[in-house]
Amino acid sequence: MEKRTFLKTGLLVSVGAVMAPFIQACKSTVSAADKPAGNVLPAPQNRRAAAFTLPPLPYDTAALEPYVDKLTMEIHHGKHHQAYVNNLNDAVKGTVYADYELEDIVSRITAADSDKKIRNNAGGHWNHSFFWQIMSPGTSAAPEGKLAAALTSTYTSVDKFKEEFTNAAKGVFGSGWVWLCVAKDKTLFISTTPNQDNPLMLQIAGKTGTPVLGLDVWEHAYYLKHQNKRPDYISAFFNVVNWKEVGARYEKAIL
Ligand code: MN3
Repeated sequence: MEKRTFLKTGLLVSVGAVMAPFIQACKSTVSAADKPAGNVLPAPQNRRAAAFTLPPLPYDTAALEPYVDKLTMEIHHGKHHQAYVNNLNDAVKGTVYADYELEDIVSRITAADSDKKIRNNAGGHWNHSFFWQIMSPGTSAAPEGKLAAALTSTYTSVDKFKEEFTNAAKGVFGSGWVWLCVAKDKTLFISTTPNQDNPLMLQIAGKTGTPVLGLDVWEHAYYLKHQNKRPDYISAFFNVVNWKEVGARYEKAIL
């Protein structure tokens, strides 16, 4: 055996010996096969007393015209989001999640079939509540401060970030969301999730992090105005992004 190969092999063997118990321990907690249905994280301290309710829109339903039309907004908020709220209240009854706060459900929900209705509707409620907040009429036209600096250093420019976000949004097959998130190491990343999943779903999302910007690319979000033209909807969205809010969420996430 060549000396270098021997050293490398020797090193790998010793690393392997040291890491084995650790790897074994990790395996025993994350193995998909024996992942329990129900919450994997410890039960939360805070308990919810009241039923989930639809949060009011922070602006009038016509406020985002012409980029988001009034009728879409009325249906999207008043019907779709309301349905997620109603179905979530119904779905958590009699389950371990019955008195969990929304964020606690989202972080603990699993991919088990028995969690599916809660997963879809808790995700739907969280995602839409977030979505209304990160849009606003007549706000700052561009990101500023720390967020602008981070977008520039990560994507070379804000325009380049928009391009990557747009491409990710176009690439979602069927219904889902595209996100700009802050990872645990405080770096920015763009990701997509199917259906009503989101990057806060620790047991489910491919990449987890704190969303600071998100776009609903379900057809119900744009079909009335843009029909099948998702790219038109995405570019209209950038006219109503509440960059102040996104920037504030970014600064909180990097603390
Ligand atoms: Mn929607």
